[in-house]
Amino acid sequence: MSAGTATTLVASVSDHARDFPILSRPVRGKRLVYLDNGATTQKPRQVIEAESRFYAESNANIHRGVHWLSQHATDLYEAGRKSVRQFLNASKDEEIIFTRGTTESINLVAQSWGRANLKKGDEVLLTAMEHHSNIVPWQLLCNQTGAVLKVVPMNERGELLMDDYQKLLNARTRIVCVAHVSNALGTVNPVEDIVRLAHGAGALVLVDGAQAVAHQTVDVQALNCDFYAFSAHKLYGPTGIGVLYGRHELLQAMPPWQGGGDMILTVAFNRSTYADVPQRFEAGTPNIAGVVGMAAAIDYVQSVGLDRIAAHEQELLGLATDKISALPGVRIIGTAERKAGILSFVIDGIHPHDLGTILDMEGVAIRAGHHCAMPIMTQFGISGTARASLALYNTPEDVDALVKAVEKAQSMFGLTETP
Ligand code: 7TS
Repeated sequence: MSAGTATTLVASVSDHARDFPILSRPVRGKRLVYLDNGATTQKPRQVIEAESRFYAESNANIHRGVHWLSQHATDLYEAGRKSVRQFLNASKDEEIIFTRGTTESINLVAQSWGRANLKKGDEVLLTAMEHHSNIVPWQLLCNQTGAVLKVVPMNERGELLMDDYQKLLNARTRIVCVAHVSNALGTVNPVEDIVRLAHGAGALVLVDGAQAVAHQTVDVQALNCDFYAFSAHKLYGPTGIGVLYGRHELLQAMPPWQGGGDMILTVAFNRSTYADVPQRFEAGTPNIAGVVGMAAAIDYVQSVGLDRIAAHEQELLGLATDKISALPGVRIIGTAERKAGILSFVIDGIHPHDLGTILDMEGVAIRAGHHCAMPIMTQFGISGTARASLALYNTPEDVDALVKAVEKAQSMFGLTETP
């Protein structure tokens, strides 16, 4: 891409910033520079209005009312399922289960599929760069079943060691659990290869897509994964709603996890029978407005275009990486060949939390700490990083504001000459 085309792309994608009301509120008297999108993205007016319109015009409980509003709310909820199916290119609506988010989706697989299928000595294979929510549910499961956790190592750039992965795969490996994109390093993992090799060894694959869906097109059939989890709130959608995609035949064979209303066929005190998927896994009144908001978020990113968003974020990542690495005493954590818009770094002489606090005084919101990925920090021998994570509304001016604020912090700490 030529420099001219790139500039036009950055401008045209970040023009959508005007859709996000919160971006025009000042913070600490400064223009808000929001670079904490890995934690959660801001919401466009289209999503806020869809959720508010649902409560104003369509609110009722679903799947249980004979009245018009209940049927209308059910239609909206099920339309949301269709829109997620299209978004992920799943082959059936029944493969889409609504959950509270990535964390709940992974716990569902661990507790339903895992408890029904794992026995003592079986192996669960994770990677060294997983978020705690793709570690702890598997540890709980291993404690319950006697299965064993194994970990695929990574190199100093934050790339998985594929040879070690192949060696770790064996007849006892039952499931491989991998982040599509690492939240702390930005690494984009070679999921297609991981799936092919796992299937060759007879293991399933769960992909944690929390940091992927807002930044690239995801096609679960092309990936050929067995489960895919994500949260709407990192995709410009509401909090408290997310998705588990699962291959239909796997879901059909899985026992319920949570019991309650809406997941049964019949209930008697001696025995209950369960609904078919997806209802079997959606006990209780779900987050109906959340589904409506998530569908609006999907429409939104599709209208901007995920390919354009990805190219825009790559452009800004390149800019931010160049400018931050040019500062004295900076070490970038996560330098993989394939990266998404996440820039983690540490600075000699400044604790990441202090850096985060000084940046905040300048209106620059980043995240500082271990990013719920403590094993990564242990491998790199650090307690945490400062992390700037990008979204479609970020601009080169945001990158400049980040760099200026870091320079200010360095000068406050006496690490450079005062500009
Ligand atoms: N997996 C990954 C890769 C994540 O980045 C996160 C959240 C989760 C799972 C959990 O998602 P949840 O929506 O269920 O909470 N990551 C972050 C982060 O990087 N900063 O704050 C939350």
